[in-house]
Amino acid sequence: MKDKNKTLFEKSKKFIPGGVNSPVRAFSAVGGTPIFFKKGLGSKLWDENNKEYIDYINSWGPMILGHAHPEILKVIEKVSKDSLSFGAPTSKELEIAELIVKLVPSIEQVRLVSSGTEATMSAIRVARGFTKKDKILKFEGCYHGHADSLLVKAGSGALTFGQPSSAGVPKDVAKDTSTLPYNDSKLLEEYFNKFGNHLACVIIEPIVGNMNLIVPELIFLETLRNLCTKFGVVLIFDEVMTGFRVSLGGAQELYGITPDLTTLGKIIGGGLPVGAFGGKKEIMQILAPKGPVYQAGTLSGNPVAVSAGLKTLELIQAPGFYEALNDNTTKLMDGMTAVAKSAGIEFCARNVGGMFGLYFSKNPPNSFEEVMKSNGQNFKKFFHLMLEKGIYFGPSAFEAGFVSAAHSEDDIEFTLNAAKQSFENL
Ligand code: KE4
Repeated sequence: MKDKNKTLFEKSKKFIPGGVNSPVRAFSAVGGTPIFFKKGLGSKLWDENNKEYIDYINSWGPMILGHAHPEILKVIEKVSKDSLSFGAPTSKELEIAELIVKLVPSIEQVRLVSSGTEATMSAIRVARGFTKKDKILKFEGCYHGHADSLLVKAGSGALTFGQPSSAGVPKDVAKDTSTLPYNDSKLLEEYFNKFGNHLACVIIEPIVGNMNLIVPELIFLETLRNLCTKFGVVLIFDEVMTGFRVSLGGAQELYGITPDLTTLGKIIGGGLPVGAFGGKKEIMQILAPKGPVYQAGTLSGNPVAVSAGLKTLELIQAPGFYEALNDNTTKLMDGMTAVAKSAGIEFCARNVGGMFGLYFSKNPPNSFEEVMKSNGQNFKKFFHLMLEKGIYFGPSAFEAGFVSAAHSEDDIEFTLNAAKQSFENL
């Protein structure tokens, strides 16, 4: 029977650059044909050939409750009946702003946008306007969306394509963005002593999901926080991926570090386009229409998307939600490590809540440099062996994976059996 994925991909390449609307989806990093999905329900996905998969991408984070959650579909249907968009304020935007402020104590005021990229791009403009400085600092392997000033050694798609910075970014823009290695406190201190006075902000993934999963050393985040305070530099935690994923209060809650601004996305839209940036009122006040920093968006705070986000944020506050998600994900990690060991494959795995990293290396990496040393060939083979068995991991060794609240014990068992066979076939 004809593989519909192949047919669709060939045709898509005629009308869409690379056949996809986001690079990582094209399977360039793992080879083969991308899977075109037509249906998701709970932890499962079905492709155009009606093949079933267990989904460990969760749309790169948003689907923390699983696909087609009945309560979310119900609220979308209800709200849509009153039109989809007004381009004017609605009470739902007030409701989600109040809820985000309540759930993330470092956020005193918040503005909604329609993607994580818009959130980080706007947060940087606010920081530059507030400090009247131009330089920004980010870290190797971290990805913050595709705004020009952030495609300098980006982590996600760009790293996967082995082009650590993007064509089309003017060198005059890139020159204001410095990049340091993640988890290197010594270099950080040196950098600040040299350039701290020219720095508008630092943007960091407080737990990295874009060079695979990398966790910070506490001393690194503490050093960063102290240096930003000392030099009057705005510290931006990019929690687009970790926000409401690793815990209800995000990575900043887990590590007890308070940023000046936080960017959010993914989960706060429940699968529909919502991003947000917020933080200290003193800083956020600089935004138009109140202040001189301009930022805007036709569909910012869209009532349907916000309603899906509100319902998602309501459901993830259920008692024990994060404990159960963390336990299930930890079980998967421990199981994968065990079956790899019994098959004699160099492999390790780790998770923070429902976000995980799989590594074909002896020890979990702590930096971009260490990630690059992992065995990419084994990852590719493993990815396809598992895909054949109906397990859908991210098509790149530089992406984190995700478990949803809909993943059952059977799903984990099924995955571990498939992993056992796949490791043995390696
Ligand atoms: P979006 O513009 O894609 O909504 O968000 C950009 C972004 C910002 N910050 C962090 C920490 C992110 O992880 C992202 C987007 N993540 C990628 C996954 N690695 C989205 C998937 C894709 O690019 O197709």
